[in-house]
Amino acid sequence: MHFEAFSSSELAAYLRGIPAVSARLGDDSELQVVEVGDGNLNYVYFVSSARDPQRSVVVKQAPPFLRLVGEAWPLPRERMEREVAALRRFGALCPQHVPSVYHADSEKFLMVMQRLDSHRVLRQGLIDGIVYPHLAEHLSTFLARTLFHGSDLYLAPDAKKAAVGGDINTELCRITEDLVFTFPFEDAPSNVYSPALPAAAVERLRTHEPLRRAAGEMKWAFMNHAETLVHGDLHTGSIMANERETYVIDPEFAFYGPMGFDTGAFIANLLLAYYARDWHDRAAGREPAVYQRWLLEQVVQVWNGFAQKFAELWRAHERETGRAYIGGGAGTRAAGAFREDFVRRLFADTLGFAGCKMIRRIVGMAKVAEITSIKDDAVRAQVEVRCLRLAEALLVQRRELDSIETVAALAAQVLEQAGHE
Ligand code: SR1
Ligand code: MG
Repeated sequence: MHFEAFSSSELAAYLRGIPAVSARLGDDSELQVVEVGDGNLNYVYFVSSARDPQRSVVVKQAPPFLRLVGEAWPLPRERMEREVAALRRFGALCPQHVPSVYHADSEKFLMVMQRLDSHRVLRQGLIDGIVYPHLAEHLSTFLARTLFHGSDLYLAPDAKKAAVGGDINTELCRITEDLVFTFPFEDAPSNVYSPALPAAAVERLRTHEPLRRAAGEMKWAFMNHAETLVHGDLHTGSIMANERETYVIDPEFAFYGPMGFDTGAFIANLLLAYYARDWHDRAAGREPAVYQRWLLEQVVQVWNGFAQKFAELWRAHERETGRAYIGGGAGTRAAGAFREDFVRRLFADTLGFAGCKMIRRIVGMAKVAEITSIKDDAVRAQVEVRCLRLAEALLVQRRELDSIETVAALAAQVLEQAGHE
């Protein structure tokens, strides 16, 4: 599996040989190449014209292993093809929120894509306390459009089945099955615990039966509910934003899975940012409450926006075709009631997946910067305990929690309780 990453001159020469890319970078200047990949899987380069740095692209290449671990964790390079296909599919459905792919090479397992040079990775923006006025609006649109149009609610049954068969992502799904749904709940060697995290909190993940059962149900749903083409890794590191625009990147984990896995991932990461906020603001001499309120508003708005847009896409489709998914004409009471039940179940799934995604970031191997950057071990452990508490409640009570407003109130309550211990 020998692999050597491109040198700058090799990559520049390669890109010069691709007319569509070369034209974009300008033919008349040297190219500057910087490797910027800080993700877990791939090599990522910014390439720009030395004369006109505005002329710039991103190159992403998949090595035959997991970059975070190295050659000891081999991974098929074909994952890049899956990512390209998902970017193209999502881009066709939602061009305003997905970067363009300019070139894909299925022998070198790389792609060249749009450089988002005035946007930042959302996770870092949230750490820095930036308010994104359109975030919930944009993400709810992306989620509604992608999740609806990949499903049987929209696709013809044969097209959907063909799509499911063509998008099996065995190895990357396996990573999620292990790291999100299995290892956090056992004494796995890859788990990483922060120094002051109470042993009782870890023990509870392994022994508290209602939590174990709920997490098991979510694992089953992840592995068996091929509802739609999901992004599969929609945390705040997979989103780039500025105050006007929002882009979703990095869908290499895309597969036909449960809709709630994407909605849950995004909400989980907002909640991790919410609990980590205390430390980041206090360390900077600011009062955390204002930004924390904004984060909870995003949780509420993204779910409510998504639910409303998803239902509207569905109603409009049934109106246009004159047929309801459940059979019969569009607009019947039964069709409406089925839709309401569907969205209610999707909400419960969202909460369950959000719980699993929060837990894996506390005890699993792949962590999140808003928590690992907390320098004080005791404060970090307190933040982590709050995350675990809310995660457990989301999992165990996912079918009883009746609205996203209730979830936001519960999140605030957990913050308060732990603060007064
Ligand atoms: C071992 S790879 C760790 C994580 O990075 C990706 O972003 C996925 O979330 C994966 O689980
Ligand atoms: Mg990624």
